[in-house]
Amino acid sequence: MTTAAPRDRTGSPTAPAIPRLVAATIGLLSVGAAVAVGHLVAGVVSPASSPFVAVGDEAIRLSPQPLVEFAKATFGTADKPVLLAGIAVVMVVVAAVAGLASRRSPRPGVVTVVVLGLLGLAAVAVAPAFAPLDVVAPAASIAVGVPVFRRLHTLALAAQTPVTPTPEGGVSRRRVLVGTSAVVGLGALAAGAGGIALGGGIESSRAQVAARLGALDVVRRAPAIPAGVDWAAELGTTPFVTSNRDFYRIDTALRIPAQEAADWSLRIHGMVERERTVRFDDLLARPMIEKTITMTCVSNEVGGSLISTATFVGVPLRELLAEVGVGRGAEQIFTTSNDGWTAGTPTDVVMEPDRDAMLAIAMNGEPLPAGHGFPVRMVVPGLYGFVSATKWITDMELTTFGARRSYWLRNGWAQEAPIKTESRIDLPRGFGAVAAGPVTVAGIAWSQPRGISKVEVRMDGGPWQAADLATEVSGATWRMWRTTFDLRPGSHTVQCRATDADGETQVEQRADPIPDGASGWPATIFTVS
Ligand SMILES: Nc1nc2c(c(=O)[nH]1)N[C@H]1C(S)=C(S)[C@@H](COP(=O)(O)O)O[C@H]1N2
Ligand SMILES: [Mo]
Repeated sequence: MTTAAPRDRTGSPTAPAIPRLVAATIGLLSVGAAVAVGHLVAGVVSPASSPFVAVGDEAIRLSPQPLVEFAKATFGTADKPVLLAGIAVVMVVVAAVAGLASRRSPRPGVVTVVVLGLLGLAAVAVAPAFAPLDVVAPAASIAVGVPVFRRLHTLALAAQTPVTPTPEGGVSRRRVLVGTSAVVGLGALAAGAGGIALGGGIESSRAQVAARLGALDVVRRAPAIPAGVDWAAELGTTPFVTSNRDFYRIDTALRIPAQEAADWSLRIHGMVERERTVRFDDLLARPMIEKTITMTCVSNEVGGSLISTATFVGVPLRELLAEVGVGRGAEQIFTTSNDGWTAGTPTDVVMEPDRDAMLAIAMNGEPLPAGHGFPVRMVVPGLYGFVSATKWITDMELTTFGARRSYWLRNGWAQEAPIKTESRIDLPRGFGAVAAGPVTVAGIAWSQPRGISKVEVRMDGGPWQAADLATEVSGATWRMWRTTFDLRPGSHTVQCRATDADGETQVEQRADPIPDGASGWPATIFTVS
């Protein structure tokens, strides 16, 4: 590089300034390169971690509902491309303005690139399918955008101040600037195209599966959710069905497996009479069942949020295994995911006629979301996820408990884990304040697959009083409850305990989640004023 070009980083008015058009262009090129590289890296690491796409998804989530409805009505299925185009226009304006603001000092442009990158990082981090490696793509955006802008800025300034007054000096520097800009522009286009090609796979695979959901042979539909199953609209408490976005997520995946349906297969082997490999199309051709299931995690603390409900559609596992022929002594179904996680499920539970254990392909009317196991996961009502709910499932071995030890078993958790009878207080909020007079206490209770027969509530250690139970859907789902207390100002503590359909009451004894689930009566402290 040529030396001695006078540069003034303080941006004093006497310093040379980059012409407006050039300044805007280098802003655009740098932001474009940052976005494109982020998209490319996301295509390799995990498509949902593209900062551009994540910002789009977050914008949809934060949009007021009427705007979302308007976009759907106006643009139909093109609403998302239209939104992304809108975001692109905003970014073009921001990038050009940042360039124009950097005609002397590069600082405004550098700050803009970093701020946009951090926005992308934030959008990626709050996305439902976030996995730790997802930070790589937005980090790559910043790591490329900043030096590209600095470099172009230096060249553009230099082009204004030829060392010698001869026109050739200026022209040749201008050539370097134009050449470098062209390389950046073409590189950005190539990176963006590469990112689209790599990252489109899983979303287009989900779209293809979505288009086929209507044609499934669902031989048993889940009963319609009756009225009166929750008080979400009235009290703002937990809705009976959890949206896919809000469904709790637990896994060890550093990177969400990008498994496309067309490439998916499941090998069923071990202690079976006829080993078999099923592909996604084989599953779709089979009779399916639909069931509303409350899933919960063994790691859920008393009062915790690792519990959610969705309506799943899938292939009954019992029938598939009956065809394969389960050998005598095959105590566990040892399943492995695409990313090497394993679970061991008791075979006799899966083979119970009314258990409805399934290989699920749809959740709340959509193909499984990437973070919840697309294209196929296992779901067994009444068992904690760690012993049954393998996402991105690819292998199923019928074996003994002695022969194979699953992921969490090796880490000190229990071999068999039926779900404990538990409850949670959602209202009043912990440490919240409510007005004196009648105070509503409400929450959820669960004991899949048995069902809840009673919830009792007591205030400040007083007598237990029976709560009203919402309409029951099935033993495989949670049940909402509510009751009222007349309260005077001051600090209060409310407790609850559930009783299941077998008459067993939730255990008072406090226990940590490890090894087989937390226990204890939940308590909420709040103030009445
Ligand atoms: N592949 C894979 N499947 C998995 C896990 C995992 O870490 N990897 N975690 C399990 C646990 S502990 C639970 S509670 C459920 C959670 O499912 P969700 O994330 O869809 O709510 O998935 C189960 N399936
Ligand atoms: Mo879990």
